[in-house]
Amino acid sequence: MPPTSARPPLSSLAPPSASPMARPDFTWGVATASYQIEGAIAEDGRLPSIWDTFSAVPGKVLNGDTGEVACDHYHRWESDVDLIASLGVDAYRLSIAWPRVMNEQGKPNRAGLDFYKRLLDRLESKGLQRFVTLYHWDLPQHLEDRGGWLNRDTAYRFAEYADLMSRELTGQVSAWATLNEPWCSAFLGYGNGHHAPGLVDGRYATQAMHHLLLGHGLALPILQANDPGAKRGIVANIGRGGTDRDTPEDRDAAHLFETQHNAWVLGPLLKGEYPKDLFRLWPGTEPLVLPGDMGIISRPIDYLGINYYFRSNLRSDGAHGFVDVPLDGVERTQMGWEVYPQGLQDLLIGFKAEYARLPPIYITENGMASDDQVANGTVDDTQRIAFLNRHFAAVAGAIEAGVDVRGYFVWSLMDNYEWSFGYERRFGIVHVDYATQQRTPKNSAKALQAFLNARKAG
Ligand code: IFM
Repeated sequence: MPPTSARPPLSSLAPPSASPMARPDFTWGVATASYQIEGAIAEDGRLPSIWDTFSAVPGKVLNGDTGEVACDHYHRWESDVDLIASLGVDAYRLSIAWPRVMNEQGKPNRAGLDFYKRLLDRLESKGLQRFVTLYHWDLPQHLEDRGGWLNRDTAYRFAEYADLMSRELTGQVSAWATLNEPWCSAFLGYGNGHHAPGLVDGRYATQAMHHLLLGHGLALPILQANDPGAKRGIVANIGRGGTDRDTPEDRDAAHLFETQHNAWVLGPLLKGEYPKDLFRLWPGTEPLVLPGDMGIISRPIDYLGINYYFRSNLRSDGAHGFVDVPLDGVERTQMGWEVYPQGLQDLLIGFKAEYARLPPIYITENGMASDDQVANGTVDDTQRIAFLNRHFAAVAGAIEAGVDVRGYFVWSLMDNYEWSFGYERRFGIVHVDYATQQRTPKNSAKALQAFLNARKAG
């Protein structure tokens, strides 16, 4: 943390001025994902996705919200790109909806592809780098009908999709990410059922994870061959585990939490092996791994995207696992997540020590939800400004400790569909009125814009 006197006032947003984050070569961006903003779920030949199916089931999503309209970005993309450019960011992180661009026979859907071509062209014309994620959870439903990520074949279908996209969009993408947060796809989708497709079985979760990571590894050489000028990486969500009780059992509970959240993904990617402690936590859930799989999964990547949001407080459950015991008296966001910037710094520094093959890092998501309201044309999101400033300082601290962090993306550009929480949770730095689709930059967006413009000018 910078000394108090160096801290910016509450209304302004900036990393510590001496940090590399203030330099021109550090990438600043904002992020979104297809299902969360696009809407137009049945237009121009888009096929149903698992989220269309899941969100239609009563009780799965708060208020029964679906992505049918979302932020109507599919129709408002031009003015949304202007909005992004007006913020002064260097880059925009988006995802492609697989069911929009490929039909059931694996052939391109031209109308869907053209949407992304136009979008990427416009972003480039505004001088914005394009960070494109291939899979941010909207699996085509026809693949789920054949077993989804439980079916090894889906990894090969994903590689075909990566092939199509990198041939069609070659030269238009600055950095590809194969998957966003495979932990969420595997655990929330197949382990506890909170996300689509809503299945509940620990063995499903580990097998789905294996096939997701296999798909990632299969896609890497294809992306390299088709689009050699673009970076290739993957995005992982990471969680900090702490404990308020200083016993070996409780410290082990925190370790198991981080094993399950972080090492389950980073171990296979960066060491070519699943962490043994994962199967101490979940005995009997070892996935079926074929010879050669781990070599494919651990192929080198150009960058690792890291998404960080909060810390959890763990205690031993008295058996082989952990329980989450929320701390009293800590600051929380609208999601109920603890605000704990130090966790990001500590995890990044820990990864550098743990993984000899840790590639350069981009913070591909960080941000918070708050119950923001427009009053007299403005949105006072002071808590978000403080949240972001404190996380900037954490990233700067990690860089000072030797971690190679090259960029930071705020989640999110605008309020959007927060999965099983629907539209109630607002993560945007731009407010969206869902009745009118009016976008209103919140004070955090104005503060970011002021910092980025000053950085460019200076
Ligand atoms: O909205 C999500 C995003 O889709 C993936 N990372 C976490 C965000 C906040 O929950």
